Amino acid sequence: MMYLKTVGLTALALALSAGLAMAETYTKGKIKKVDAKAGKVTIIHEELVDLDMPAMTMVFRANEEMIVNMAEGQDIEFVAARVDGKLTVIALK
Ligand SMILES: [Cu+2]
Repeated sequence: MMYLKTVGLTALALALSAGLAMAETYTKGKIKKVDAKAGKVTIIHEELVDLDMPAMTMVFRANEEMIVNMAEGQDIEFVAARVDGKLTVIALK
């Protein structure tokens, strides 16, 4: 959390592109819809503490690497962050 706040978005993007795992808060969710072509996924998510967001259903961006591991109706634990100002799934387990 502190680490996330002290590094800039550029550093975060670099860490992501390097495929480094960062210590972040995983949130539970259920995948409602996957649009692989558009790189978007609709998730019914619990509260996103890091983003100060209550539980809701919403669309996130997700890269190909994430999307291939997603299926509609699947229960997931994920990490979301703002990447270029857009809410994006950056980790999945
Ligand atoms: Cu939300």
